Amino acid sequence: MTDLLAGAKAPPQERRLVTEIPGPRSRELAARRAATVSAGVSTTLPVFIERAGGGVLVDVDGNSLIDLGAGIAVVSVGNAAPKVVAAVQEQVEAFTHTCFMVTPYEGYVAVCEELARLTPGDHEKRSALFNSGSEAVENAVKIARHATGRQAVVVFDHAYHGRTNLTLALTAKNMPYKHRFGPFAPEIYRMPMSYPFRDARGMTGAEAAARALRLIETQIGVTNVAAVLIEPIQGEGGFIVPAEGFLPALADWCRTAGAVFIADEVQTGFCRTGDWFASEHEGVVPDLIALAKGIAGGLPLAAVTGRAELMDAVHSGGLGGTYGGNPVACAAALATIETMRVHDLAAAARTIGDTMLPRLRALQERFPAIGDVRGRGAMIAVELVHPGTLEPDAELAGRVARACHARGVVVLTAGTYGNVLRFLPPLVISRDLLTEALDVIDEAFAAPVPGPAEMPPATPA
Ligand code: PLZ
Repeated sequence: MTDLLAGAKAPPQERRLVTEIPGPRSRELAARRAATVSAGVSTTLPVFIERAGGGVLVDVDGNSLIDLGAGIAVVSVGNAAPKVVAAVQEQVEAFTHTCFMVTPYEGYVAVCEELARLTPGDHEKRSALFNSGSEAVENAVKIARHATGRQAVVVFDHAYHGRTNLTLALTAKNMPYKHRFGPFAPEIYRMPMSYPFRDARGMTGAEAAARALRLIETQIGVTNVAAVLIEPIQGEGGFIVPAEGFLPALADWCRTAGAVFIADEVQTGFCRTGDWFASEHEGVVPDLIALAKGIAGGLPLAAVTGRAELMDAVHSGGLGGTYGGNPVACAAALATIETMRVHDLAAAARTIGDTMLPRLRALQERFPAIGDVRGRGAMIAVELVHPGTLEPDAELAGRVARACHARGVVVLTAGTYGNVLRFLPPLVISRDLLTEALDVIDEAFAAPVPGPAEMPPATPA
């Protein structure tokens, strides 16, 4: 797959370490960085990248690392994907910006047409484009409130929806996201999530939904709920796949309650989970869907797509932003979507899952600290616990991640408890590279690397 998609200019698709990690040039840059970049911005692995393509990242010291992060689920089509590069080059030479709200251009419209075609449901749809996932989620909430005339927004334990003030209110985890950044926006209500690994054994999706809905009805009141907002598979929260039936039950409830069902598919969207959108897996049709990350092959673009009557309820001028739907980002999105369609990257994601899950389950047999192996498509994780318990082991997650990094495989951690190792390879990664990465993960479990106290795993988790 990669040879076809990475293009002639892509770096060799190999893991190659020529210095320690990080190498001397990365260390120099890290020192410059420390003197000028805010300490509030963290880094998972301080190797500075010079080139990237297909399934590898090449650093300034010439190390070639296997990428199992894809820039947090963004470069699904591969880094510097040839079609994306060509489309961006062509657009950037034509014009870089006009502001769609001042003088429009075709690319924006074409992206919205694609979103109407691709997103679940055959109802009449409209879209609005933004720059980041946070902005998309925030605007989805604005639209839902405006359209319903209601205020309450339901979110879930372990949710991650962004870092702006409203989306921080929607996000569950205090450290590092919310700590000392309050006060947060009101009228946000957090409900228990369906979390099969941690719920009572055998709890069904319908039961987990009933648990949440009972609380919604008693603590908020049906007629006050503007929206129920949920990630179909929770991302930063630890790749939590709700029990079957949970999402459809919430969506059904919204329909009868007159509330808007919003799917935050910022991380799960665009083929990541083996379908164009994760909602499709159980036939859920969201009223609004928030999109970003994988949509534009690495350029900043985000969208809210949804029912025309909701999207058009907002008064003219009520939605917008200087850069939303920037022409270069739109060109990248069109090329990204085309690449996904032509090369069936949803199928590629399923193949990645089919390769990873059995290997990780076999690993679980040997390492009882692996309490759970889960995920779908190319969104796969292992949750680490003290063997035989549900007690999270974040320290081990950090050690295994560090061992992977030292061996040239970029992995991320996640989870409310920081004890989840997650894998988000570019969907174009070759089978050989993926297999090699799995070998490295295996070695890392056998020889995890303790971290110096001053360098805790800094993955946003
Ligand atoms: N909704 C489901 O996963 C972004 C966060 C990285 P932005 N996830 C990566 C970090 O620590 O900041 C995300 C997401 C879901 C919304 C967002 C927010 O998207 O593009 O980062 O604003």
